[in-house]
Amino acid sequence: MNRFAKLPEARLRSLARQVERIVATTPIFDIHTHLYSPAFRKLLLWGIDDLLVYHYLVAEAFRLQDLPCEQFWQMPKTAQADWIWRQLFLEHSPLSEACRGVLTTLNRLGLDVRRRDLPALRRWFAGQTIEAHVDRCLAAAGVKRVCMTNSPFDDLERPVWEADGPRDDRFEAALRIDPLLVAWPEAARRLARWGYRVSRALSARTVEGVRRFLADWTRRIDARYLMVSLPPEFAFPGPSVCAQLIEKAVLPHCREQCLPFALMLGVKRAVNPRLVLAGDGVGRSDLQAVQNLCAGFPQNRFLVTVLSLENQHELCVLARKFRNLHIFGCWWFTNVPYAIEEITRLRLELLGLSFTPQHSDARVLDQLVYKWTHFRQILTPVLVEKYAGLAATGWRPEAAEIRRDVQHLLGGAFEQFCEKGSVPNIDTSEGPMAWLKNSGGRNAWLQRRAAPSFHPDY
Ligand code: FIX
Ligand code: ZN
Repeated sequence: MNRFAKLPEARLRSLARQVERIVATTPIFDIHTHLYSPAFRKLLLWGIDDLLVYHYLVAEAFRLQDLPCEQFWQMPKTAQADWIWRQLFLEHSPLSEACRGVLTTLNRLGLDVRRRDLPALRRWFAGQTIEAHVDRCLAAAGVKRVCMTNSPFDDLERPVWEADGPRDDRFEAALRIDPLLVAWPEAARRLARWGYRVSRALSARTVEGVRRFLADWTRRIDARYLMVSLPPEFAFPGPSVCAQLIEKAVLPHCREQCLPFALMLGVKRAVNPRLVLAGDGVGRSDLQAVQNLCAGFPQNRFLVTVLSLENQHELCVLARKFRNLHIFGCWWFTNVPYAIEEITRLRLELLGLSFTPQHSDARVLDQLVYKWTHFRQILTPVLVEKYAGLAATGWRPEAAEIRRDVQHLLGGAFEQFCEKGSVPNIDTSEGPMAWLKNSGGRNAWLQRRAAPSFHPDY
């Protein structure tokens, strides 16, 4: 375990116990999920069938059988779950991370997985109320609060916000704006229908309309941050509608409201559309875009995660350069023990504690249990090794210091980063884009890349 430090065995064992206890008992703020509070009713997924039809498992099950995709999607949810259970749990051992996750969850909820009895599992879930189950899952996962993913463009979700029902403090809001940035013509039509003065061309009036839309929804849902997921080709600055809207509407809005903007980079949507939600893929992003955002907009704060393993090191190095960049999570295809351990080590070794190592991305309430149980199992030995390395130098890590550090990693660093005014302006005399404008000589890329329609003076 202790690869770099030679500590007496007994000392190492006691340090390991201490770290394990602290990691196991520190409450987590899960900064990105797809969960909802019970007030959103059917939007909050939970229970054994939703666990089994999780799109991670759908993708794995389709590899094993030649059932036509279309036929699968026409089946009712229980039949889909039956089929996946048979393919992935009965006819093969459930070794993948997502399969093991179902079993960890059931086990931690006190259910017997040895019997492989799906009807019995269903009966147990049918006997639970959603309110009690939220309490149970949060407690079993050691999670105190989660961020939801909230889209005004979702026809099921929007009316719930418009009805302005009671809020559950354990579920914070994050304003998701993918349709605005990646499907502008359709988004423009919808904004216009909702009464915002926008048209397809990005005129000053349209930008103003988009900003009003962002302001209204930020206020309505009390958003903690704005967020988008973008494909590997995302470039900034640039002539694309996406880059233009980010520059002219999203970033000014975030500055005005003192909110971070979260970018999730590297997703290739619908690589295989027949798999629906399970059909998305990954590509390596050009992180020059992140550098340009962080350098060009020192008064904005950016939360960034990248889907490609190949981007992780470069992102860490960027975070060393820009304090308005907070990196987070082992997202989706990197949320497997092999990658989490490597990425977490890399981040700790390059950044110390100033990052958020994980978010769950849970889509089903019960998944909180396995995603965080598994993550804690990885974080513990990594931290033990790091503290053992300190102890070997004669530095004695105190329990209170370890607790402070773990709290920081499990949500505290994110909260600090989000605090208004937490990122001092690099130079307040320079407005947004000043760096980009002034660096033309040294940064020939700007001339090379920016299309003629790019107006840094906007
Ligand atoms: O874009 C996202 O927020 C992704 O996390 C999801 O779209 C994805 O489907 C997912 O569930 C990954 O874990
Ligand atoms: Zn997500």
